[in-house]
Amino acid sequence: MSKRYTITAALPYTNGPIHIGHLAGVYVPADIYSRYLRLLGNDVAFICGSDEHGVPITIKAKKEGVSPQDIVDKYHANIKQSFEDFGISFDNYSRTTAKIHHETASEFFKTLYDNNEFVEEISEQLYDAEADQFLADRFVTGTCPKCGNEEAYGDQCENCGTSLNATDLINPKSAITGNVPTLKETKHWFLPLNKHEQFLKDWILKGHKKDWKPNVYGQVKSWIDDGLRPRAVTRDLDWGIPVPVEGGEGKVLYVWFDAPIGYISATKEWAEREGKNWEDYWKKEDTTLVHFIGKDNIVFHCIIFPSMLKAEGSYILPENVPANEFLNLEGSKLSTSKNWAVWLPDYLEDFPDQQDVLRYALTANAPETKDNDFTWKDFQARNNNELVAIFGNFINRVVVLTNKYYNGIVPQPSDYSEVDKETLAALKAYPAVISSSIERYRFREASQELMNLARLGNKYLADEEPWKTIKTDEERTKTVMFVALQIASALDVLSEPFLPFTSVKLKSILNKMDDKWDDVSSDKTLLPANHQIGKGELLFSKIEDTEIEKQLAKLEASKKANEAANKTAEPQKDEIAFDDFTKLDMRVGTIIEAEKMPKTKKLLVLKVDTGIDTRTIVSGIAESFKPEEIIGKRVTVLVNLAPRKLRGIESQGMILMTEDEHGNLIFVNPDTSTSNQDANEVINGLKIS
Ligand code: B3M
Ligand code: ZN
Repeated sequence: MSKRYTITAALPYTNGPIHIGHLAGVYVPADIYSRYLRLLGNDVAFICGSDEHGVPITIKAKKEGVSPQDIVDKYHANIKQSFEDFGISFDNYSRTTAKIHHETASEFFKTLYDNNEFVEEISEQLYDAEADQFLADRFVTGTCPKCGNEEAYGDQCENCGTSLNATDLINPKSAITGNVPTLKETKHWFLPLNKHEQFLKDWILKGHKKDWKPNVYGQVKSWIDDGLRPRAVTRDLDWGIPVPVEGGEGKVLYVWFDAPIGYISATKEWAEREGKNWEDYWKKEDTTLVHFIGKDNIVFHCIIFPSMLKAEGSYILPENVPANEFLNLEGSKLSTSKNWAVWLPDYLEDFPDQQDVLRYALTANAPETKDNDFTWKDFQARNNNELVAIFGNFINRVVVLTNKYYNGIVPQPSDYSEVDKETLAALKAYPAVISSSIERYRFREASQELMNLARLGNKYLADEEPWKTIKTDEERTKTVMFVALQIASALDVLSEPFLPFTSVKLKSILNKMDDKWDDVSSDKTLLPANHQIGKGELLFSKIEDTEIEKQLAKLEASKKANEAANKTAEPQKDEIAFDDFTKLDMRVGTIIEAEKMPKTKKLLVLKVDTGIDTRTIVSGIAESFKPEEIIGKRVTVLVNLAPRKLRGIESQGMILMTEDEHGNLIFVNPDTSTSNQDANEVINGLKIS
């Protein structure tokens, strides 16, 4: 029976492009789920949009020296396009700067205000006098009172997930100037979460929410157990939705108040376009509402937004909030600011037409129950060993053999053997198996079951060997090929939520129309005898080592750039007098011999031609240079340093060295294009030699 679903995916902040962390955490699972529900014939509104208010946008705009509107316009377009290119099947992708959203959020606030659901309070808030700015949310960082994380934000600690008021932070620091904030009085409207505690307890703890994922249920339970406090839902900022009530001048709605309402306004926008009634999707009890989010958004979707919906009174509440954990990249935390990410627009450019490979790699390794790591090697292996070697290989064999033996016409089967019957029965069991995983939000498991169906096909062909029986038993071969073709056709249906581009290609190869999910388990023959299929086409192609190395090199480059940016140079030494400098006698010399000092790690014994003589210099550079590398090298030598003995050898001067921007030891290198004489003049500049 067809049911109505409202599926939401967290609204991405428009302060940068989408990366694999967003995809694995939210958008790929939400898309699989929505596509799956549609294939079952349900009425689905899959809703998302850009989150364009809030401090992250303002900070980004400040950094780039442009207006917040410029930032959101740029990234909204970028994000929308890349979702589309990647095949995320939103029914609507809206934005929170849209008029319909401003109206919807204002109205929502007004309703709660009129119903006395807010507490209005003048209180002391953190203030940065230099920036003339109240410090809330990401404008302030400090130590989390709960877990001790020193980089907690004014509204939330991303380490332990706790939702905070800015004044809770220990040792708060302005993110704008670095100053220690002062306190200043200001009026705000608070949502008294404490008032909704009983409702939340009944709904989540006593209700049927035990089937929520343990990470979600556990976090929510511990917050409720700790006791809830009022939360300010307005801010002293100038970017956002103006507070629509008296006394609200110069203030805006807190971004986490307006953003979830964005799901509602995006649904309205869609319904208007499609001639539907948006209220069916938000107010009818028989609608199932599911929020796909990352784990840092749990408190907002499980406590704050439901309290808002409850306070408003006419809305349904989410049936489930399947939050994922985080995805790391090559062992390190993904980071937009450190450019430690695989950006979706870059991926689409580097791997054109290979959306499904990334979808599959992210699903097969999804951070569902714990944080997980994306590695390019794993990505390559998922493609080469599974998509190419199992799925692609099976389809290719079936299509090539059908074309070769029967000119692409599905043969008529005769009697089924036991193996055939078992195989067809196993095939018909797959929709239920995969459904069960998807409906429990276990997308990794589901993707592996899909691959198992392709494995079943491969094994069947390998065991029945139609390429051998074709010479001895034509009837048997027809039956085997018929069965194999049914598996191929089941794959085109069941792969659709996971590999939508592949599914379309496969349907075109098999020259068939869309089947529904349940057709696979029904008595319907998916590919009847005499049906004409098309020519083969490779579904996947091998990803070579060089492509992976290229991606790893990109990451290595961002790592290097970060190290360079973070490297704090040693402070300059004390000032010296000009006379002190003129005492140094520096010459350009050439290393003519070099060998390691026996029994030491660091020392090299060098013979250096200084132009005035040849002398022995002991230099502590053996860990950075091999003796044979530096023979013949022109170097700068301090020749009037008092000699001293090192391990029994007298060192008669010093080779000048410094560090480059990566911290590597390098020679202070005389310009080799000039003659010795000129070089002396350049280095000694003031003719101190
Ligand atoms: N913009 C937060 C985030 O990207 C956020 C989600 C809003 S969902 C209503 O982490
Ligand atoms: Zn914390």
